Amino acid sequence: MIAQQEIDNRVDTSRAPAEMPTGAEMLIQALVHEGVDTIFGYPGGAVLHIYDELWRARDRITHYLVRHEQGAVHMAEGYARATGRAGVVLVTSGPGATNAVTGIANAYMDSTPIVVITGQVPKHLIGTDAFQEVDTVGITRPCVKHNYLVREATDLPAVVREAFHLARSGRPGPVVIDIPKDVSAARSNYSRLDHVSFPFSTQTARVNQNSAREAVQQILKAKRPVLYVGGGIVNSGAVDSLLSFAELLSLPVTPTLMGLGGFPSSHPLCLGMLGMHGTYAANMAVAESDLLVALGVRFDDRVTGKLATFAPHARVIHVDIDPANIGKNVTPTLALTGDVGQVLDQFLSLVQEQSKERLRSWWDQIRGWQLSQPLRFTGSQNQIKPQTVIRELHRLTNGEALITTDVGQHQMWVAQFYPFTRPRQLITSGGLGTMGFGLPAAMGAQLALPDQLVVAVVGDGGFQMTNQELATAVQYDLPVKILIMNNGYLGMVRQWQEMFYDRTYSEVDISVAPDFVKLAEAYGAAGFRAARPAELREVMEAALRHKGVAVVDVVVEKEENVSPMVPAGADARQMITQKF
Ligand SMILES: Cc1ncc(C[n+]2csc(CCOP(=O)(O)OP(=O)(O)O)c2C)c(N)n1
Repeated sequence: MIAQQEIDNRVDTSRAPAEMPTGAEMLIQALVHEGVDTIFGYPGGAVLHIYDELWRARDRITHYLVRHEQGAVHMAEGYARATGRAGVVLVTSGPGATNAVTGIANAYMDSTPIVVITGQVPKHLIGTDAFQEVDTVGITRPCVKHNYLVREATDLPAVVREAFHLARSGRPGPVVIDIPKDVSAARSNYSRLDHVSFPFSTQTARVNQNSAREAVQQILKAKRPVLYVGGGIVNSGAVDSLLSFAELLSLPVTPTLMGLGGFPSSHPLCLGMLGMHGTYAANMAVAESDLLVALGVRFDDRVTGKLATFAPHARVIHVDIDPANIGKNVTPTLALTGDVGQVLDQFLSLVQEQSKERLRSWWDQIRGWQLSQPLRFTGSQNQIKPQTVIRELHRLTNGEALITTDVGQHQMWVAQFYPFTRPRQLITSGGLGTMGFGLPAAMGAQLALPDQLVVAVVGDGGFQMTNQELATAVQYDLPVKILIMNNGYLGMVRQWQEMFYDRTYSEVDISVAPDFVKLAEAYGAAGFRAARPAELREVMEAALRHKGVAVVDVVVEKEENVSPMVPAGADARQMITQKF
């Protein structure tokens, strides 16, 4: 934090006490200073001073009134992930803050830069179980990069400055600023925002050139190398460097769910996603590799399965900006802590183009795996297959839509059957796996990119967790398209029960549901339904053409499974593939 002496130096003594700004005013000024023009939020007693000030600043900051605080955070995440800018949330104390926690944890797991401002009860009531008091700093501590309980209004400008820096820098993530009501009300003679100095370095240190050289030598020596690439590629803007590096050395690339779009899915070097529902070729290539180059990843258990048998023959080079990620799950042979884009550029400066022949036998093996077990599914005349829906979506949108998802089977079908070609094109809840993420995330993305076609692909279960945000979408004219993959089940849980619990379908039947077409209409959106294969294309076309918010209820085959699948905690070679 900024030293007290420095703060004192910036005190503006020229004003009479009644003209001095309140904490709320200073907060808003500080946000404007950070370039904030969009806030997602929900008011309440503890943030009334802030809302009052926000009203006066409405020509500079637009506030989007959500219907549930979780929605506000997911919208801010969608906004942040679509653009790379920090999303901003404002909620009240107590239940406002606790409702926001799921979103905060989601942003933490998926390294998304957001700043969440929470109201708090007045300082003298803290610790008394006052009305709407919760220990927000305590509750959010494990799932934020940093949090603050602001005690003096004069601290606000510096806190805001630091919070945005922390949210955006290094491995991005959520930062919470908890502001007691008396702090936002307090007048103070400190407002010299332009004088808040910035003691933090915005530079990331380059990795040691010898380590970079050593990494490149290992990559050139390897007979069966694989690039395993994650969300860090997207966050660091390393897409072009990755493409150049992979092409220069003809290296196979497998992205994680969070890395999809970080390398073009249709590129011949791309093996498709790895992990539990990844492609056979990607998982086999990792299992047989002699060198795994892990770029901006965290060796999530949904990727590794059984750690002891994950890439058992491989040396591992791990590049990540977050030192806490390195060695957490897999001990690398060589660790490079740094921005993955910068590191790839260092690598590029150290290598010449290599002949493709060098890896000929490795590529022959990979092509064999691709041919023997491509992603596929059985078609149907009578029922809509969920995979067909995603293929159709890809066709109708020329592969250019920005897609958000909830969590479950539909999420995996999107990952498998919509080939993403650019970064930030898929916004999904990867780490926390939060049902209900898709719709609000789509709205945040739509707001950030008004000309972009944004489609939320959601499950009938997940949609019902945040569907009240349809009201927000209609209110602010955010013309997102919502594609409900309606199988009448909590599909992914049903699949596990079918495969691993003798088909005991315990509490997964959600066929008692609202009529989604009527629900859409009740909110003032357009509702569409496709229940038979013959009507799918036309209905989807009409919905995608619709100018406003559109909900499409696609009634899909109820008991379709996501395939292939590596059972949780298993060796990738125990992958269950469908027989055709
Ligand atoms: C908030 C939350 N609760 C529970 C789960 C556990 N869970 C994971 S997938 C899933 C089923 C999702 O069903 P649905 O939204 O209909 O999507 P589908 O799998 O059918 O595509 C559940 C309950 C979760 N991920 N998030």
